[in-house]
Amino acid sequence: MSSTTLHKILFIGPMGAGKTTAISAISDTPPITTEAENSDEAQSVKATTTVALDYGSIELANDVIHLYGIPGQPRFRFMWPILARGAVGCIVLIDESRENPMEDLDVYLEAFDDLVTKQAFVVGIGRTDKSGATLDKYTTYFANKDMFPPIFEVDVRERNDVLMMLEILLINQEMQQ
Ligand SMILES: Nc1nc2c(ncn2[C@@H]2O[C@H](COP(=O)(O)OP(=O)(O)O)[C@@H](O)[C@H]2O)c(=O)[nH]1
Ligand SMILES: [Mg+2]
Repeated sequence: MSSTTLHKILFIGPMGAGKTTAISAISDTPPITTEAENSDEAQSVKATTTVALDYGSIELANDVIHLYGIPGQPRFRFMWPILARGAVGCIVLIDESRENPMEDLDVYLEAFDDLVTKQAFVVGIGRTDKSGATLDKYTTYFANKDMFPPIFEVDVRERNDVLMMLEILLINQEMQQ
């Protein structure tokens, strides 16, 4: 099988939002993860956390899509620009049950501003009741920044939810070229 195009997509967002889970949910190959014991329970009660990166890949329509996940904790910020290099788009994952998901968005949009302003991105809001009710405040948040990304309520454990975000991202990204 021939693969003509290479795409690198970055999963960004705070610790516990589901970057590692999302990549595992769709990767064709067993994902490479760098989980270590969580020493930062102030951020999340998870047992383990990504300390370097996640990597997986998926073939869609003869393109190999490379999936990278960042370590979400701000103390790993030095890794973020390294991982962003060469990315053509990103999936921003937010955990609606965290204390201040809008502040989380502020942090990651600012840190990845090159990616989110110049390239396509989509937003996945997790841990909602999927009633659609929570989306309005995010739509308003982005509209106030003059940004109009696709925003979805997702469960990162569901392969179809993650695939949908990726497919929409790739369609939008191709339309920009
Ligand atoms: N109960 C529940 N768990 C969820 C939901 N969404 C994500 N998770 C869990 O939240 C955790 C996210 O962890 P992880 O993928 O390591 O997050 P990362 O820090 O962004 O890489 C995983 O254990 C998921 O199974 C949800 O809607 N409900
Ligand atoms: Mg992780």
